[in-house]
Amino acid sequence: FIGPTAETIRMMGDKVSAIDVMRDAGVPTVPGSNGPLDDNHDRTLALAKKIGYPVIIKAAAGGGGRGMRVVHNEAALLKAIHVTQTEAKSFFGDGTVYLEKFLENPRHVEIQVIGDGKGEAICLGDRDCSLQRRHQKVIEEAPAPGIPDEVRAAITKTCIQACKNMRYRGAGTLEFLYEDERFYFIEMNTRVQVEHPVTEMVTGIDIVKEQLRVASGLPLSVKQEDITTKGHSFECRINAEDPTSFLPSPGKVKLFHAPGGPGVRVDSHLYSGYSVPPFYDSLVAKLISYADSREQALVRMQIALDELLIDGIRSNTALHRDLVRDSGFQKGGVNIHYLEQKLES
Ligand code: MV4
Repeated sequence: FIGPTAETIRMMGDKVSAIDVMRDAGVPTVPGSNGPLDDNHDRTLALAKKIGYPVIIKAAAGGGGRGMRVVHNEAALLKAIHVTQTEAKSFFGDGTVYLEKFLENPRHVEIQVIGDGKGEAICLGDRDCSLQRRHQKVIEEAPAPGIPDEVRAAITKTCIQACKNMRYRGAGTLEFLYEDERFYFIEMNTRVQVEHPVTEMVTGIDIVKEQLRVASGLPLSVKQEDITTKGHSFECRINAEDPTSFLPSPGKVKLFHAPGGPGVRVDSHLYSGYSVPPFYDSLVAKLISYADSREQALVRMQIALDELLIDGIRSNTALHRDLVRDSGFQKGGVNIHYLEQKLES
């Protein structure tokens, strides 16, 4: 059986429980209510004052950026809580909400783990997924640029310990906000993710193979002390979408030509003559580059994007060609607002 055990599902059932588990294991979390908000308004107001505005109200059952509200001052707090609770009840059938300090300019950095369900767990390093639009990731990379060695070593150690404590089984990702050289846990994804290839490239470990091993009751094939990361990897998500409206653009692919060569990986089902059906997510190809340095991996991605041909449907290839030449992105370490700000200007 692929996926988390029943025990993990209970522990990670909603965001509040997941945060509880992580905080108890020593994983750094965002200052906040440390659990659901109750109807003691005086206590909530005092808590928000102590943390300092802005704060964010989040639905425990929320996801994909739905069920959140930023609050900038005391006058707006109680109303915002009420509205978020009501919305959460109708969207998710669960009105539980919690409060956190709102981090204004964080990066989205996540940590890949795999557990065997018996108390053994490994960490395969981090990815930066900050380049996103409306909670849809556009380019991811591994490792996350500019993280100090000692900060990375500390977060790696606590993530492994947390996964061992809960006897986590399968591939998982601990999602963090990263600001001012500090990690703040926000959510855990209990599955293999779209962006897992960049981690495979820099670790040389086949994540899906390990996932299948632990699902069959076999031990992990690698020990933590044998895991190192080498080089740098990027993933461009190629979507069948209109470049201006970002609306899905299904239809018949007249011509598809995939790039190749050293350090270029294409994960895609496309071929010339294929029809992209309108029923699914618009992701049609993952273009992955690898090289010894971040700069070289980015040059390989530039060339790969120039070689990529997709005719017949609209795609976001031109956006990617622009992004890999963007000076801010080239420098590394942009925050979660960077792409939306660039698209606005
Ligand atoms: C935050 C935050 C700032 N401060 N929490 C958005 C979706 C959900 N995964 C969590 N999200 C955020 N939580 C605190 N305390 C900013 C976001 C956020 C975000 C996070 C990751 C990637 C993209 C984002 C885009 C907008 C807001």
